[in-house]
Formats: sequence, structure tokens, C-alpha cells
Amino acid sequence: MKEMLQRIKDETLSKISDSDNLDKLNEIKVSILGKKGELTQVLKGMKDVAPEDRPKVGQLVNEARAAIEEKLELKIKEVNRKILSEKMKRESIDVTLPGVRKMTGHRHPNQTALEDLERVFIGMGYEIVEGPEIEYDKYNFELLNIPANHPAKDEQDTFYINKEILLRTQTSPVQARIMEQGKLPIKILSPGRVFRSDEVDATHSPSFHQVEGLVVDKGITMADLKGTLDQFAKSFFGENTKTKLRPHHFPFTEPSAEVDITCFKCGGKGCRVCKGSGWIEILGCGMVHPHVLEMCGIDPNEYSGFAFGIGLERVTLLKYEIDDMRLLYENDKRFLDQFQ
Ligand code: 2U9
Repeated sequence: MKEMLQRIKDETLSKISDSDNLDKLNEIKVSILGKKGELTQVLKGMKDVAPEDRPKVGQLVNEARAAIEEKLELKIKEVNRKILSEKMKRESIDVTLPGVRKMTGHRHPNQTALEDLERVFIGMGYEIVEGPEIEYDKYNFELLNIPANHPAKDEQDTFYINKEILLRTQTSPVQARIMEQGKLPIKILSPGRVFRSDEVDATHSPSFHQVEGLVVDKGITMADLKGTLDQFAKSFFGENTKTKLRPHHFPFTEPSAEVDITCFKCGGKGCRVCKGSGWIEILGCGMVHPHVLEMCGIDPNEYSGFAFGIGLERVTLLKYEIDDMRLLYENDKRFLDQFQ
């Protein structure tokens, strides 16, 4: 028995010495000291030892166990130290290396143009109002004097969810909803995404953005409209900008006009930006059609109003001298980073 214990002890201590990883050491521990381990089996066999020899054998087993446990503990500490020092070597930091630059985003040029535009109108006392992108035919067309069979309602031009529900083609329904609420006077700006069933090219997209304005009060005239848009053009495109109104037609305004400004690049002499004409078309506008006021519950004999609509992408392209609208949607960082 004594020799067997000595053998187990010597062999185990030598195995521990030769091991260089934690898994191996754990294996040794289990095979000697575990429930079915060699030393545990010896203890279990004590019943077969003569009673007078038991204290001696017990002492030998305890000595062997203590020696093995001590050696294991020391070896585990040594292996852990080695693992840590290798990890430290591997993960050492060279503080002289240049830092890793954090990528931060910035405003999209469309958003910058929108915020510039909103600032001008907020300065004139306008309130920003937004509304749903999915609309009823009633608000998108009917209340805006665009009756059934009007060409704008063609399936070629508009995305329909069903006969009554569609993706709004303009932000005017937001204004129609405000008028219907009946709180007067009204002085609002409605920016937002609109949808038209258009093929993508340099100046068209099935989804783009508009900023529409509406003022309704007693005694509003075309002079208020012209003065407002002139002030907007000067604040947005530069103090020396001049405006001119050209007669036009919209179903929701009467009279209607398109507004041109003197070219902010060449001052009106003619250049690449204004395609040689000296003038640039920037928006559409008009006096709110009396029938539109009436349909939205406002008495046209008491109240009048003006409205205007700006294509946001068009203004962004002009402002930043970009010649293809697709560049605004492609999310190419090399392009967008020019507008940080
Ligand atoms: C109500 C009544 C009238 C909004 C208006 C325009 C003229 C206009 C175009 C600009 C470029 C559309 O994005 S675009 O193609 N819009 O020219 N929009 S007047 O008139 C309204 C709006 C709401 C209740």
C-alpha cells in the first residue's frame, strides 16, 4: 500500500511538472482527486486495510493528497501568470501610433437647404406644419380643385393604394386640412416628401420634397404674395436678387404665376447656371382659388389668401450648383462630404 501511494504521488507530481496548460492540469486533478480518482479509490479501499494499519495508511493518503494539491495550486498559478504575460505582450499598445479617426455624419445638402429655407419663413412669422404622406383623394385632389377625370389624377402620374387612398403628390393636403379646421388667420409652411409616378432622370424622381406656403386672412392681396416671395428670394439667394412673376395655371390658385429670380451666379448677365438667360425659375404661386377656400369651409367674400410651392431638390441643386438630382439620393459619401 505504501509503495502504491508513493508511486501515485511521484507519477502525479511529475505529470503536473510536465503540464503546461490548465485543461491538462484539471484532467490530472480529476483523475487523481476526483470522485473516481486513483487516490479517492485508495481511501475507499481503507475498509480492507487491517484496523491497526489504518491510521498510518490514512496519514500517507493525506500527505500524498496535500503534496499533489500544493503542487497543482503552484502550477496553476504559474500557467496563469504565463497566459497573462503572453496576453499583455500580444495586446501591448503603441501609444506613438496615430489615433483611429471617428466617422461623424453631417447634414445632407437637401436638409441644409430646407433648414435655410425654413429659417427665412419662420423669420416672417410662419409656422411649420407637417402631415401624412399617405392621403385621401379628397385632400390631395378634390379640395384643391382637381376633380375626377383631371389629368393629374391619371394612374400614370399618381401612386394609388386604392381608389380613395394614394401617396400624396404635393404637400397641399396638409394646408387643406388646416383650412378645414377653421382657425383663422393661417400662416403656415408645409415641407415634406411627395410622390409622383415618374421615371428617374437628372431632374425627376418618383419621390422628392416640396415646401409649400399658405397665408389666409382678411385683405390678403397679390401684393402680399409678391412682397413675401421677393423677401424670400433676397434672404435665400442674396440681397441683390430681383424677382419677376410670369402668368401660369394651377387648378388651386387663381391668378397663378411662376416666379423667376435673377441668376445669383452671374447677376443676370447669362451663364451656365441660368443657361444664358439671366433668369432662373424657382417656384410656383398664386392667390388661393375662391372655390378651394369655399370647399375648405372659408368664406371667400370675407377671406383671401396666397399660396406657393417650392421643389426642394430644385433649390438644393441650384444652391450647390449640382447638375443631376440622382446625386442627392445615391448616398455616395465622396459626393456628400463636399457639403459638410
Ligand atoms: C392650398 C391651396 C393652394 C400650392 C402651390 C404651387 C403653386 C407650385 C410646384 C412647385 C414645384 C410643385 O414641386 S413642384 O413641382 N408647386 O407651383 N404650389 S401654388 O398651392 C396651394 C396649396 C394649398 C390649400
